[in-house]
Formats: sequence, structure tokens, C-alpha cells
Amino acid sequence: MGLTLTEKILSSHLVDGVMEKGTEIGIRIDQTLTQDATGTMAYLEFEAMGVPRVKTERSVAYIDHNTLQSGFENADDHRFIGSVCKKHGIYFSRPGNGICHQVHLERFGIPGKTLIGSDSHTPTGGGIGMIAIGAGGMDVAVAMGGGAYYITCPKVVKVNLTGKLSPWVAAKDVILEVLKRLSVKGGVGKVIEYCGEGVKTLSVPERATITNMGAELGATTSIFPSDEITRQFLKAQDREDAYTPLSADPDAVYDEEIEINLSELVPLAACPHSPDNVKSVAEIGNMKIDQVCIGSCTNSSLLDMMKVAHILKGKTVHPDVSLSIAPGSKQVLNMLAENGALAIMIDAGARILESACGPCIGMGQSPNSKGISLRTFNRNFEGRSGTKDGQIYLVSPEMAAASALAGVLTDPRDLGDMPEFKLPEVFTINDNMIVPPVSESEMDTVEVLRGPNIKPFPVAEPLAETIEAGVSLKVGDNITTDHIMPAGAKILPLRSNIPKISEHCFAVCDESFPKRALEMGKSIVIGGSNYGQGSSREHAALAPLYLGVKAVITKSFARIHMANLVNAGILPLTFENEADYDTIDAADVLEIANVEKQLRAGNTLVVTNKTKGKSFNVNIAVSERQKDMLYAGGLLNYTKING
Ligand code: MIC
Ligand code: SF4
Repeated sequence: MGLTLTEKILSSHLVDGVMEKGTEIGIRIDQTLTQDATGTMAYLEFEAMGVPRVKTERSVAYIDHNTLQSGFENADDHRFIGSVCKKHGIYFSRPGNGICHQVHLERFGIPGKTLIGSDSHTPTGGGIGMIAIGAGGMDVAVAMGGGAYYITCPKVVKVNLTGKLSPWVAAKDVILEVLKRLSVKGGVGKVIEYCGEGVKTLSVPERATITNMGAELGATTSIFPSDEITRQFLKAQDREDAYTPLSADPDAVYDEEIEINLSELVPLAACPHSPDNVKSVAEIGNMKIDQVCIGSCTNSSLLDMMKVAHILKGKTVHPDVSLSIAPGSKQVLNMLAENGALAIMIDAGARILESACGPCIGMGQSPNSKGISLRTFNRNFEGRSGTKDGQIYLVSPEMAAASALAGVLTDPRDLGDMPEFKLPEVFTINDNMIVPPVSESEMDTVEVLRGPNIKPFPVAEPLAETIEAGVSLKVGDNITTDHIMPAGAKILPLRSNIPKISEHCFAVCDESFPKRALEMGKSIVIGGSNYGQGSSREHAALAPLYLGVKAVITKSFARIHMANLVNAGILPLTFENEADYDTIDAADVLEIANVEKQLRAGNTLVVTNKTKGKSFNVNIAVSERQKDMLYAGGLLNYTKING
């Protein structure tokens, strides 16, 4: 029986467990990446592990999220990360060099290698045939120290692509179509593998758009084969030696199959407030818009920008629309400057932003009240833009640019003939903003620079014999990490200060939560299904830990957040009978007696609702290794005990 590409790469990296779907496996990690908003914590954790030099083949730290320096905090954190990198063997991509996923694809990614990153969009690397997975900072720290990364051995879904995209229909429309069909929880426990004749019609940046936004499916990752197109891309990046051809065996067996005929796709948009709320332009109508933002790790490649420049050429942005553009990397921005496309954009009235995440993470460009904003990004969760009642639609760069000129949502196919957009044969390469580490013999000469905003992170206590605690918060379905630990320009600078950032925990749902939780001392949070979807930020577990949350009981969890809870020593529990969710009210007191004894006996625990005088069962979907972590009080304590 033949193997899928996913199985080939995973099995060649297997260091623990067996390749049996649904069971836990440990894989060797070749590369890691961090960004600054999760990186400070990840490097503090790495330091706490006491490993002098990273043991990966390549580890890179990027500064791309917290680049709006409205106080000393972010600049201090950048310096801290830069100095840790220099000392411990990590490459440091300086602010201005670009968004982590875009730069990693350009300069570091290698087909067939494993990559984990402390950012949920790390699967962008799947665009060149990597197994690239988003993880919590602590998992990345462990991988940098040479430890395995653990995942549930995934099911593999084949997306068979046929045909060819019609003019002005984009890679973004492919992933929006997949999201429409599978939903934001449809990918949980799965890797999405793209195959078929249609693959050959997609360039590397287009493939990367698709794997990037596979994160929104809740998938472990997404991957494309590594083929002639991959070789050409790597060659143009002067990295042809990184190329290996890779694909699934012709007789590979998949767990599920989906067919997408690229020729039949039409321009799509994800409507507020979920990436799977997908409709066609025809269905939405010619809605008036206020803002357009082009960029983010999903759609900021040179190819995307060249299409935008072509559409904007000689025109002016509609008077009622603000258009901002953030090219994904210094390489992209440089090439736009060299080939004149930047001048075209400026001429049309675009507000050019630095190469960074920017508006995608609420760092500036928040829309006006109730403003309708078209964005080429990957997430449109409520409040994420920084404007609570902002209405965010996720679209392709083609649709974004056409609409910015028209002032209303516009089908890009109305633009008429589309020229052929080709990737350059040679990209402009200048890695002068990537600082290599010093050699091991010199590492003692490097001083790690810590600003006053960096506070020690909370470490959980070993598991209590009995947890008796009140319910501090009850929330509904599809709670994102942007609800649990909001980002944005005001809160992001606190990423290295858990006590301070905790004051904003769950602010989107209930501003009184942090105070109440602290007063309660210990508490339990109740959630609905797909709890914790979205980002990899471990702050969504560390802040609750700091506020005394001992367990979260939900209908179901998103993958990375659940792992982060375990890493933080918080019990992630799911209702055996979902109807029990309705019987619990905020402030009810729940008791889980003899927790360790119950966990040692199996994966079902009894919870007593002391207020209602009722008991119900909850399940815990963790491995024996994760149970040991929970007994110890989280991954750091566990690593200290187990070396
Ligand atoms: C995001 O897109 O939500 C982020 C910001 O990139 C996060 C990481 C973070 O919260 O720092 C992610 O996707 O993991
Ligand atoms: Fe940055 Fe947005 Fe990509 Fe997250 S999704 S890495 S915030 S560009």
C-alpha cells in the first residue's frame, strides 16, 4: 500500500510512537520559527530549560507582529529576542525584514523537512512540501532544545485539484471554497494534502496562500507536493540545492477525498465574523465599503502585489475608501520599488505600510465604527481589527484592489482581460537584515538584554488532589484565542508581562472576568464547541493560569489551544454528554475529587456540581505523556523532572 506525502515525511521523522491514526506520535523537528508576540515567552522558556545552543538544523526568530513601538515595551522585547538569538544559535530576522511565514518560505524553508513555529500560520511552509505546524511557544522551546514535538497521528485528506483557475479567480478562492465545505472545525486531527493535475497550475506563492489559511480549518497542517514549480521557486531564491522532488505514492490511501475543479471556482469572500462564512460576490451584492487592507502572511507575495499594482495602475482609490498595503517582506518591497510597482501603488493613493503583520493583528488601521473592511487576511474574528463593530470580509488581493477603486464590493472578473503574471526568474536577494548567531565558543561574550516589561512567567503547581472551584465564566461556541487573550496595539506590548496582560483576559466576552477570577482564587471556565480556535498564543493559557483557572470544560477544543492548556497544567475537559453544558451556570461550584486517581484509571472523570447537587462525566483526550505533564504541573515542570 502506497503512502501519502504526509505519512512519508512524518514516518521519516518519527521518534516516538507508531504511525497509527489517532494515537500520539513524537516527531523530530528540523526547523523552528518564532515571532515576537509569542517569541519573548518562548525564549524565556528556552532559557529556563538551560540548554546552551539550539539543537535544530535551523531556528529563526522574526520580528513582525509588535512593530508599532508606542512605548518602550516592544523595542525592549526586540532587543531581548535579538540578544538571546545571538547567544543561543538562532538566526534573527530584524524588524522590517518581513512577516515570518513569507520570509521563511523565501529564505529558509526546505521541502521534506519538519518545521514548528509559535504561530498558527506556520503551515505556509506546506506550500513547498514541508510538514510545517503551528505550536505553542513552550513546544517550540522544547523542540529548540532537541526534544520531540508531539501530535495526534493525523488522518490525511486528499484535495484533488483539477482544471485551472479562471482569470481573476485566485488561490484565496480555493481555500475559501475548502473552508466553505469543511468549516472552521472540519480540519481538526487532519492534514490536508493537495494533489491532482491542478497542482501544476499553481505557483509556490499561490500554494502557500492555500496552506497558510488551512490553519482556519483547524487542520494540523496542509501540504503540496514538491515539484518542478517548487524547484524553479527555490532556484529563483538562489536555493536550488534545497530542492528535493516529493509526492505521494500513486496508490496512496487517503482517509477522505474532496474534488475541486479549479475552472469552476468563482471569486468568494468570507463574511463577518468567521473565515468559513463564505459567499460569492453575487450573493453578497455590490456592498459599499469603507476600507481595504492588502497584505498579511496569506496574501503579500510579490505575485499578489504585482496583480494589485496592475489593477491600480493609472487609477485613484475611491474617495470613500482607505486603502493600505503591506508587502510581506523586505524582498517583496524591494522588488516592488525596483520594478516601479510601488510608485504605481503610491500614485493610486495607497497607504504603504511596513512589511509586517500590521492591521491583521490590529496593529493600526482599525476601521471606522461599523466600518466595512475588505482584507486579504485570514481571520475576521469579532473585534480583532481593533474596532468592535467593524465588519471584516476576507477576500483575494484581486477583489480587494478592484473594490478599492470602485468603492463597492466588486467581482474582479469585471476587470476584463487578465495578463499573465509570472514569478521572476531571479528574486532580489539581500539577507542583510538576518543576523546570524555567534559561534558556540563566543556565546559567553553575549549579554542577554532584558527590559523592565519582561516579567517571569507563571509556572503551574503539581495537580491538586481535589479541585473544588467556582465557575468564573461560561461562554458559547467557537470562542477564539482572540476572545480569550485579545491582541491589538494596546495589549500586544504586554506579551512578556503575564500579570499585566491577564487584566485583559476574556475582555471581549466579559471585562469583569480577570478581577472576578483573581478574587475567586481558583476557578473553572465553561465553553462550547471548538473552544480556543485561531492563534497559537500560549498567553491564552498562561493568563488563565495566572488568574487561577484550574480546568476548562467544553464541548470540544481546537488543537493548539488544547495542547497549550496541558502545557500550562490546566485540565482540558469535554462534556461526555453535551446537554450537561446547559445545566451549569456561572458561579456554580464544581468539584473533581481525586483527580490524579481518576486520570490514572482512565480518560473519564466525574465532576460534581455542588450548587445543583448533580454529577456528570467529562472526558480528557490526552496521552499518558500529557497526563504526566498534568500531574507535574505543566510542560516546564515535566521537562525538569524528565530531563
Ligand atoms: C494571529 O494571527 O492570531 C497571530 C497573532 O499571528 C497568532 C500568534 C500570536 O497570537 O502571537 C497566531 O496565529 O498564532
Ligand atoms: Fe501576522 Fe496576521 Fe499572519 Fe498572524 S495571520 S502571522 S498576525 S500576518
